[in-house]
Amino acid sequence: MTVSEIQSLIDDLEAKATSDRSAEETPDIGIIMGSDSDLDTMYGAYEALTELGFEEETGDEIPESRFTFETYVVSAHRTPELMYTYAETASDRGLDVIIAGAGGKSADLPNMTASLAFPVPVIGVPVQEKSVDSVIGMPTGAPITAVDAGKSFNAALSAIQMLAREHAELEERLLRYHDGLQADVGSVSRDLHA
Ligand code: RP5
Repeated sequence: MTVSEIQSLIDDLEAKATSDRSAEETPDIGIIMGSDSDLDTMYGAYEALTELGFEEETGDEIPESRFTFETYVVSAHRTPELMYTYAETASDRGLDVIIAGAGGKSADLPNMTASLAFPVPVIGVPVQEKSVDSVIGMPTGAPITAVDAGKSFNAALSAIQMLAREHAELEERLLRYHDGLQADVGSVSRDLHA
């Protein structure tokens, strides 16, 4: 990304923070990751959200779904100003929860975002095993929620669980998803014992 492209993203985030869009018009969940190279791992979050009826807001057209998410590549080390603005404006932009993935031994994006976006909850996804300590190692009073290395699908389900406390429709979708899992396990058991 060029400096002017980064500045334009920052300007856009700041404009969204002061716009008067209603809660129905703003993304509910933000997915961020430290690098393009995290995309494969973070794709699980995209899969879970779309499976549960969420639509990605890309800015190209108005989403049909009431529940939406946004995706950004934001690096704590390469684009710190963008990370700062993304996290600082999260609440004003209507985000209810952020899923943040980063890899390497200095996986600082999730924990820095958790501090800057507080009290918007952040679910950290360590992209590799070696990133776990960096993601979860927060001091007392500066919370982060996290999943195991690579488990971005579960991070998205947890994010939906948080939203479901306020939206009965999402609770029903989660229960249907859970029933589907039980049916799958049940059919494997039947095959094994047939
Ligand atoms: C982290 O560094 C990113 O989250 C990524 O997992 C890792 C390596 O980044 P690249 O060098 O592949 O861009 O900040």
